[in-house]
Amino acid sequence: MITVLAGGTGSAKLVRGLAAHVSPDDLTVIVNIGDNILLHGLYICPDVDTILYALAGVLDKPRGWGFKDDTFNFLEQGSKYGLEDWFKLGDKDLAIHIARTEMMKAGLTLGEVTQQIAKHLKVYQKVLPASDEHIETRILTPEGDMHLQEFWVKRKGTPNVLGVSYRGSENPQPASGVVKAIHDADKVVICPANPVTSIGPILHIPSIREVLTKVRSRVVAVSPIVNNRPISGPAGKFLRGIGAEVSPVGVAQIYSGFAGRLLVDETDRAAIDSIEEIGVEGIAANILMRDESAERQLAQFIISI
Ligand code: FO1
Repeated sequence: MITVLAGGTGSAKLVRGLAAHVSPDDLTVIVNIGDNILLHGLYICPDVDTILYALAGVLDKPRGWGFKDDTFNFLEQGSKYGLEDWFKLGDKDLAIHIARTEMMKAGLTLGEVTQQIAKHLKVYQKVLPASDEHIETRILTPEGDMHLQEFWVKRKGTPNVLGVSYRGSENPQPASGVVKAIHDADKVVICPANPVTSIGPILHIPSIREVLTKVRSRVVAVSPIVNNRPISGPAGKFLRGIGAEVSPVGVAQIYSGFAGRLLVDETDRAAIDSIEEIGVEGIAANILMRDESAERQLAQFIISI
């Protein structure tokens, strides 16, 4: 039984790799919800959708988000009426946002809605949002604080990052099944995702932190930083913004209470001694997933640990 903590694009690769080796009944994916956003009256869950699309085989792989072979007629037409068009919602993608919003309006929780959508997409692995609550990742910049999507997509990640916060209730609760999935797993895998904005909102939930601490020896994290640079995306800026080191050692420091092991890239083998000084076992492997065969190889290696 494997439980995965996932963000979006980079995580989707490892989740796809794991799904190639593990029976759907034995794979649970707990997904970040900090990047969820309400746009055009629709509740959009980018990371949840990225994982669902990846498992369903319909993800636009070159982009790493959205539905493959999508069109953007709605957005093009909508912009003529003054609708904001900076967040590229494709026409096929739009259907999932409308369906989700309708189900939520009818009273279903985000977890229940995700289960329904997974069923329609013929995704048989368990995909759980980390929480049914809205926990919003806010980026503090010299211009004020803004939603993660506003920072990353609308402003193209250009403002300086002074800090990151998670806006929501004081004591956010995990979605149904999340704590049990972590507790009962033979192995918990933290994907090579942004520790601040992809895994951070999941770790922000107190009972998730608590159960991870308990099962720490079974938790393996994969570094999203190779050669002191993020594999992709703005992780470097966010790590610096919260005062962390942009290196596998910095990642080990963030995860040390939750993960017993950290996989680093072969090129970062020299960092292992410093990682182990923090009390985390460092393991070197080829962690860059350049194609599907590399995704499966890394997944197989993680399973074999
Ligand atoms: N990322 C972009 O860089 N530009 C976009 O216009 C964009 C649209 C989008 C629509 C649906 C979706 O599920 C994801 C989308 N993403 C887009 C990805 C997303 O902004 C982030 O990469 C994740 O939220 C962070 O994991």
